[in-house]
Formats: sequence, structure tokens, C-alpha cells
Amino acid sequence: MSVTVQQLSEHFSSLTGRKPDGVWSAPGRVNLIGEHTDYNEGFVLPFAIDRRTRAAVGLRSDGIIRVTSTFDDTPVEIPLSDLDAARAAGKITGWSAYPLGVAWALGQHGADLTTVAGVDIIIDSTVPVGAGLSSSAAIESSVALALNDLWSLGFSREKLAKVGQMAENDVVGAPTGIMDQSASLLGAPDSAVFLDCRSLDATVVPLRLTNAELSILVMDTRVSHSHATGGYSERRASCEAGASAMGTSSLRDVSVADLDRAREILDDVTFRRVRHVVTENQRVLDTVRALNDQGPLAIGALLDASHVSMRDDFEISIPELDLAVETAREHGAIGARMTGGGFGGAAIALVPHARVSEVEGAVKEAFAARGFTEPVTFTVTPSQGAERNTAATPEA
Ligand code: GAF
Repeated sequence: MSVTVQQLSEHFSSLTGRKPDGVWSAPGRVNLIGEHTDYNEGFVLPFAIDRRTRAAVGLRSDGIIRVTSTFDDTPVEIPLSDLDAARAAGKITGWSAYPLGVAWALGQHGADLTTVAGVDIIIDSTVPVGAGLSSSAAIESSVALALNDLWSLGFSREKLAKVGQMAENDVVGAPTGIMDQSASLLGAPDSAVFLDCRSLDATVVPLRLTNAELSILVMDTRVSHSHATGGYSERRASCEAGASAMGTSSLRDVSVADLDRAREILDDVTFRRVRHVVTENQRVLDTVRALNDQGPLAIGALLDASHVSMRDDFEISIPELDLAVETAREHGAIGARMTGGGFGGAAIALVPHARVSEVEGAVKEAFAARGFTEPVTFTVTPSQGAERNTAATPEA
């Protein structure tokens, strides 16, 4: 749904009989480039988007955490001190695993869940689910920031990103990396976040899209995906096997110059998985340099090469994503690629403002001609990361 901060506060009041202590929000993300590199301790370049999850949160005196949302109004509640046992018993399931998982992970990072106050949390989101735009990280980051503030934990945003990742890995059950939560917590307007996933050093890189008269168009194929199943963990296992065969703990330590040796010692499939990660790391570094030195008009070929690598080497694209990318390029995009974990979700295209409608129309027509479900297309603006909103703040 899309409700304002004020409306969400009022909804909170109508359900609980009191005002929330605050409303926090966190964005979804688009990854500009650097796919499946985060769990290989490599480089990523995502940005926070202008689609957000909001969490209205109010303290309770009884040590219970109670979550509900505008998309599922059945409340889930549990004493905070029981979260660990409930997780171990596999009893935290469904969408509430994200907020409850965050509370549990805060406990694992040092919050004393036997003494902190209970909380009511009501969530609303405009981040599409299953589109590869990190609706899950948006929930995790908004709740993590809210509880960090209300429980006076003083955790850094980098630590809160790890908390969100832990919720996702150990409660939701998706073996994902650190990129999405980092983008959601560290994003800044008109900028991407250049993250070294080994050191966790983050640098804000200006995108200057407006100066270049460029838009970023999201083309959501509406083929839903989940990282808690199948392909994502298989790719992760291939990368680990490749690194191990190369005598290292992580593909971060394998360079483009090592690829000849990799081809000799790895089987064909593992070699191609490794080549994707190694060349993708290099493309992230090249993209950051091109953005800094020349601006966004210079990065189109890098986006295209990234897509080809994901399609042919990492094999995580699908026909709908390939069609969106190819059609966007034929109709004026200066570069395009699938974004996120793959096997569904969305592609992005860097498009001159003047040609956005043409690309949107052409992609929809091409999907109809192939008998694919009509895609949803929209432009996104690189935006502010997670923040506390006052009730008076208008809808972003
Ligand atoms: C998903 C994961 F959550 C990220 O950690 C990352 O691995 C991405 O897929 C692929 O780059 O979004």
C-alpha cells in the first residue's frame, strides 16, 4: 500500500489506542552493478530508491513484540525473551520473520532481550515484493533503525546492516550477502553506495543523473523469485567450490589475470561462475572510476557487459529479463542489465529522459508479442537511506 507517515501513525493509534513513539522508514534498492559479488567479499554499487517501507513503532511495558502490517493485518506476537527458542524450533515464519528476525538478531549482537521494552510495530511498504528490489531489506532496515533508537542501543548503521543480514540468513533462511541492507541503510540522494564487502568500507559515489539528463528505468518482469530456494544457494556453493579449488577462501582473491589458470583447473561450469564474479568485480571498479571521471553517460557498456556475464556465465537471467534488456537497448537505452539475485525480478536501463516512454512502450509490446505477462515499468530516483520520519513528513 501507500499511506503517508501521518496516516500510518493514525492507523497505529486506531489499532493500539495510543500514538506511536515514531515512524521510521527505509528504502528498497537497485543494484547498479556488482551482482553475486557481495558474498564473495567483492565490490558492489547499489543505490537506495524512492520506494520505502515505513514502520510505526511504539513501546509496550510487557516485553512482547507484536507486528502487523497494512498488507496482512493478522497480528503476530511473542515475548522478546522467547524469540531465540521460537527461532530454534522453526516457529518464526511468513513475512513476520523479517521484523521478528531483526529483533532476534539485535539480541545476538548484544541487546538484552530480557530487559528491553516490548514493542508494537505496524509496517507499510511501497517496495514491490519479489521484484528483486529488496523489499525484505527495507523491512529489516526500518525495524532495525527503529529498535536501535527506541532501545538506545547505539549500534552503527554498518552493524545494523549485519543485523538485517543475520535475520535474513538465520531466521528467513535465505543465504544472502550484505549488499541490500547496506544500500538501504547507507544510501544518499543522487548517489550510489560503493561497498567493499570484505572491509565493509562504504563510499558514496555521486551519480549526477539529472545533469546527464538520464533516468533509471526499472522493468519488473513480474516473474517472482525467492533467495530462500534453489538457484541462489547453488551459485553461492559453486563460488565457494571455485575459490577452494583455486587455493583461496574467497573469490575476492582471484583476479582477471588468474583466469587462465582457473580455466585449466576448474570444470567448465565452475569456471564460468568464477569468471562472472572475477570480471564483475573489475566492472564495479571500472564503473566507479567512469562515474567519477566522466559521469553516467560513460557506464553503458559496463552495464551491458554485466548482463551478458550473468546471462551466459552465471546463468541467472531468464528470457523475460533478456528481452527487457535487449528491447531497452534497441530503443535508446545507453546500457541495461538485470538487477538483484536473478531467476526473475527486474532489469534496469539507463535511458535519456526523452526516450523513457518509448522504451516503456517498446518493452511492453515486445512482452506481448512473446506471450509474456505484461511487465511493470517505472523510473526510480537514487534516494536517502533509512531515517526517522516525523509524523508531519510528507510521502516521499
Ligand atoms: C540478493 C542478495 F540479497 C544480495 O546479498 C546479493 O547477493 C544479490 O542478490 C546478488 O548480487 O539481492
